Parts: sequence; C-alpha cells; structure tokens
Amino acid sequence: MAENDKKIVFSGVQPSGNLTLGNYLGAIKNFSRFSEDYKTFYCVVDLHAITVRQVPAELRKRTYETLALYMACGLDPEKNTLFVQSHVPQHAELGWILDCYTMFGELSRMTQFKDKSAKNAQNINAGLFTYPALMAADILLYQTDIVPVGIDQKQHLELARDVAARFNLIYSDTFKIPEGYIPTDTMKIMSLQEPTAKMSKSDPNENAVIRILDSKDDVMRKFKRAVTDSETSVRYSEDKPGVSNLMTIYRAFTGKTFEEIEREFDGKGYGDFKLAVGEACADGLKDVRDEFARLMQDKAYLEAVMKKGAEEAYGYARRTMSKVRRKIGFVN
Ligand code: AQP
Repeated sequence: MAENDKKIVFSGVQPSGNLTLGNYLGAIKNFSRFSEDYKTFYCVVDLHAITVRQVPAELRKRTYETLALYMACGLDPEKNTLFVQSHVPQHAELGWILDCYTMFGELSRMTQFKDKSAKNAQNINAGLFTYPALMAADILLYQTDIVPVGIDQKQHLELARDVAARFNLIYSDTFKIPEGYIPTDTMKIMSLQEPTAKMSKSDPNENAVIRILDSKDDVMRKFKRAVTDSETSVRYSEDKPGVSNLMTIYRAFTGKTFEEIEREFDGKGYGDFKLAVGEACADGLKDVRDEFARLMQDKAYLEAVMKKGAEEAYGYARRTMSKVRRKIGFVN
C-alpha cells in the first residue's frame, strides 16, 4: 500500500517509571501489529510525565529506556516513527490551543485526574488537570485513525474525540476523529497486591508490580506473593479478582483459554499455579530483557533513532498546525 494511503496509528507511554506488565500487555505489545499496514507513530510522552514531579536525571534515563523498550518489544524504527514528545514542539502548541476548546467541567470529570490528585495532594498542578487536552493534541496532530491503549485511557480518548468534533464544528473539518483500539483480553492488568486496582508503574509497593525488566527471580518471588483468596480452586470469576488477574496474565503468555487453564490446575493448589504463571511471564519477557540490555549499550544509536523519528513526526505535525493556525485566524 502506498505510504499516503495508509491509516495512521498513534500511541504513547510516559517515561514516569520502570514500565510494567500492564504497560506491556495493555499497550506496547499491541503496537507492532500495526507496523506493516499502517503509518505508525509511537511517542515517549515526556511532557505528560512532568505533571507529576520527576527527578531530572531519572526522567532523562527513562526516556532512553522507554525508547529502547519500544524497540526491544519489536518496534523496528525503519517501519515505525519512534520519537520523544518534547522534540516536536507542535505538541505543546496544539496542547495550549486545545486547552481553549476543552471545558472545565469535562476535565473535572476525568477519573485519572481525581486519582492522581488524591495520590499527589501536595502538587495538584494545572498540567495534571489539562493532561487530557495535551493527549488530544498528541493524537489529533497526526490525523490519527487508531489509538491502541489500555481501558484506563478510554475516557481521555473520548474527550479527544469530543474536542476534535467541537473544533471541526466551529471551523469546518480540521481533525480526523480517532478510534480507540483496546485489547479485549488484556485491557486492564491488575495489581498483584490489590487486585481490584490497576497495576501502575508508580505504585510504591514493589510486590504489586511486575516490571518488564524484572529478573526471573524477582518475577517468581512477586507472583509467589500475589494476593489470591481463601479458596484453592483456579477458576475465572468476578468474585476472585486475584486469581482471575493471574489467569489473564497466564493466558496472555501461553495462548491457553480460561477453560484449559482451569483444567490444567484442577486439583492443584495456588502454589503450583503461581509458579506456572511466574515461569510463563519471566520466560515470555526474556527476549525483551536481552534485547533491551543490548540496545542500552548504544546510546548514539538511540539518539539517532530519536532524531530521525522527531524529523518524520515534525513533518506531519507541521502540516496539521498550519491548517489549525489558519482556521483559528493566526497570522502565518
Ligand atoms: N495495568 C494496566 N493494564 C493495561 N494497560 C495499562 N496501561 C497502563 N497500565 C495498564 C496502558 O499503558 C499505556 C501507557 O500508560 P502511561 O504510561 O501513559 O500511563 P498510565 O496509564 O498512567 O500508566 P501507569 O503505569 O499507571 O503510570 P503512572 O503510574 O505513572 O500513572 C496506556 O495505553 C495505558 O492504558
């Protein structure tokens, strides 16, 4: 298919911590399925990361690491545009403009804002509040058709669609209205310690979170300690959130159905089951860990990928921005 006829895919991950199994199964693992037939933009969203206070040296290091993880998870920089958000200034520019087309009431209803302001009560800044308008800008800049994300981002994506439609109504067609791509089988991986809450990279309890780069020993230990329930049967059910979460993870790595998993562990206790989940997960992530370690040795290569990605992204972003500026009435 000619490059210009391809549909456009955009997504991003914040370099706000060591990435988790949730980031992997809910988002990054799905990115590469679009590489061949779509024009894909995958961004390290550092502007979003500073809505929560970051240690500068850590943020810089994690920006390289997130890019390396994209590649270690199978994203070829020759087939995907991989870049860092702050390297393309149109994100911040369109972010500001869309702030002016996003309503206070809409932003107040965002559950992520409510959750994050509860967790960061000492730093409820304006950026945390307007985060969804910047996310809308990220997506709309590239005239995106499809946005692969976990279910926690659905509300933000719907807001991006509403803002795009509002802008189009005022000024005539400017932005493509994007669709979400939310994986049905791994849309929300839960905490291992509190299985009714999302697994989050900023969770202070290390036992709750599997990191993509955890050693096999760490993965095994964390699964062994995972919270289950007082029964012993491996069965998928809403009233067994811990076991159901482990089954979801096991299914993602083995391709087995829930029925097959229930049969496999029939009559066995949770101990055997947790060991099997740990083995499947640690082995499934081994190639990613090895490739990540190799890529991190070559900082110059990572910088070359960032630079090429930013140049490609810039070309697309500039085209949308010039249209937006003209429609609003800015002098070019
Ligand atoms: N637990 C999860 N299950 C499925 N998908 C998930 N995602 C995140 N956690 C899970 C998806 O990963 C992508 C990138 O997320 P992000 O880094 O932009 O921010 P987030 O959703 O706020 O992720 P975290 O891990 O919870 O970060 P912190 O702790 O910094 O807030 C998104 O597509 C998201 O849906």
